Amino acid sequence: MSESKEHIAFQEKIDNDIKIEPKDWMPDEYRQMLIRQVSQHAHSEIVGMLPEGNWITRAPSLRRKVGLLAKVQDEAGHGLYLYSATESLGIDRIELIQQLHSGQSKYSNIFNYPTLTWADIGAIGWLVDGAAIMNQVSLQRTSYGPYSRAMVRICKEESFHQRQGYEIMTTLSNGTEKQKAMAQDATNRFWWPSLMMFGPSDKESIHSSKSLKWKIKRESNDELRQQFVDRAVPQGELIGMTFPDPDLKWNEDTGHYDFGEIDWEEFKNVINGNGPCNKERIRARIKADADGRWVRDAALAYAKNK
Ligand code: BYC
Repeated sequence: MSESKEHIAFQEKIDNDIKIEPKDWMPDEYRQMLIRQVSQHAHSEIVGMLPEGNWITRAPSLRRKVGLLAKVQDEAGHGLYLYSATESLGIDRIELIQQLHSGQSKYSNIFNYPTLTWADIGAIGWLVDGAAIMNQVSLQRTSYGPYSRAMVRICKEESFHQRQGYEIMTTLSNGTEKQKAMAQDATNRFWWPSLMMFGPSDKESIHSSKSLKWKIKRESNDELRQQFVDRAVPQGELIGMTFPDPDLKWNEDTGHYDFGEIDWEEFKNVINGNGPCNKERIRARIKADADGRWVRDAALAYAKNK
């Protein structure tokens, strides 16, 4: 079947790096692909507030508390920009949130792990935000205008998040033996799940070929994962951290680090709702939504009276 004129003009715009804007013609599959990815991204920001929120009242100093509070607030803001970007594709936020609550829509695997110690806040900033930035810098060049513009602002804030985490890890690694061991334990637990954040390997990734053709994604899952490993390993070595991977080593020939096989069974379990904290996270979101209903009702009633 030959492609319609609209399809051809659409692909030409994409090939020439012209952004697609909300009122432009777009194939329904492109729209659906974006709704899926951008809403999952929004959910990840909102659910991502939970593991860190757990430590706000227990931060070890006022400075650390202020930093963490600001970071968690930023994540709420990122969620809001991204829900707005998704709404510009013609779907209502209430429906998106229902999809999260019912399990129909995914969110990042990483937020289904517990935050057991203060060092986890350091490891999340350093590794989880580090991985998120690697992916999001690339998404600044995504073909959909509202998503791309949201990414520009989000990346500025994420780089502060990464630095606050790395600073926590640096402090702990220069501290007592116990503090150093706590930082190492957090690194050990967050390393592999952070590598999983980039998604399945390229040969298993079901959406990549269309997504790359339409420039929704600009680099593949494996390319971004490799860039992250190459960046994170020297950072870890600088502060005396080791990584829980006996196969991790510098490869002179490729100019990259080689690393071991990811446990894809664990990844599949976690993204399909069976990770250590999935049920707890969704329960917390449903409760927050129910507790805030009266505020939304009041705001709507006020707007109607006006
Ligand atoms: N977790 O064909 P694939 C943050 C799913 S939060 C869960 O490769 P795609 C932060 C995928 O959805 C940053 N599920 O998909 C916040 C698909 O399932 P469905 C969050 C995953 O879309 C607070 C299936 O596996 N960042 O920064 O081409 C505190 C097949 O995958 C994951 C984003 O959301 C995963 N990791 O590529 C701290 C970035 N990976 O939908 C930090 C935006 C894959 O068919 N998203 N799946 O049921 C993306 O760039 C892409 O969607 C992905 C996956 C690279 C994640």
